Amino acid sequence: MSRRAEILAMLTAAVTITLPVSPARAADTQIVGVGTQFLPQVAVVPSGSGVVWSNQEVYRYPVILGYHNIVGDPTVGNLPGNRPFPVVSPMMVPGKGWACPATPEGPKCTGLDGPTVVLKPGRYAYMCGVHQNHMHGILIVN
Ligand SMILES: [Cu+2]
Repeated sequence: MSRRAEILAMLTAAVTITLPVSPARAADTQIVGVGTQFLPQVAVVPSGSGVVWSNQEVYRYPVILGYHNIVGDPTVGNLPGNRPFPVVSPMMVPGKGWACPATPEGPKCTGLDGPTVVLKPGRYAYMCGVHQNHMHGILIVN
């Protein structure tokens, strides 16, 4: 094998190793509840991926004060261009979370009382049902 052929073979091998076999979908969007806030407050879910909320309050945060859930925000949700988040999540105690897994049609959210809703593209306003005065977020599903 000529030196040129050896170099080509090495380059081909390197390319074969580094290229993904198929396009990976975007990672699920992560939102944390910490310090009695949702962070980020505005989160974007890329097309074809899911969303995960996790309660990262310290374990000994006062009971109830450290509990969070996701409910629709009827005030911001009814402003033009928005809609209220359509599902009520289970209560998340510190260290726990709630996910709307990816489906080809959008994130699939199963609510506390059973209904399953697939989030179509749009802007969803939500809040914590325990901390409605100050714990709000926007989820943009692309
Ligand atoms: Cu809360």
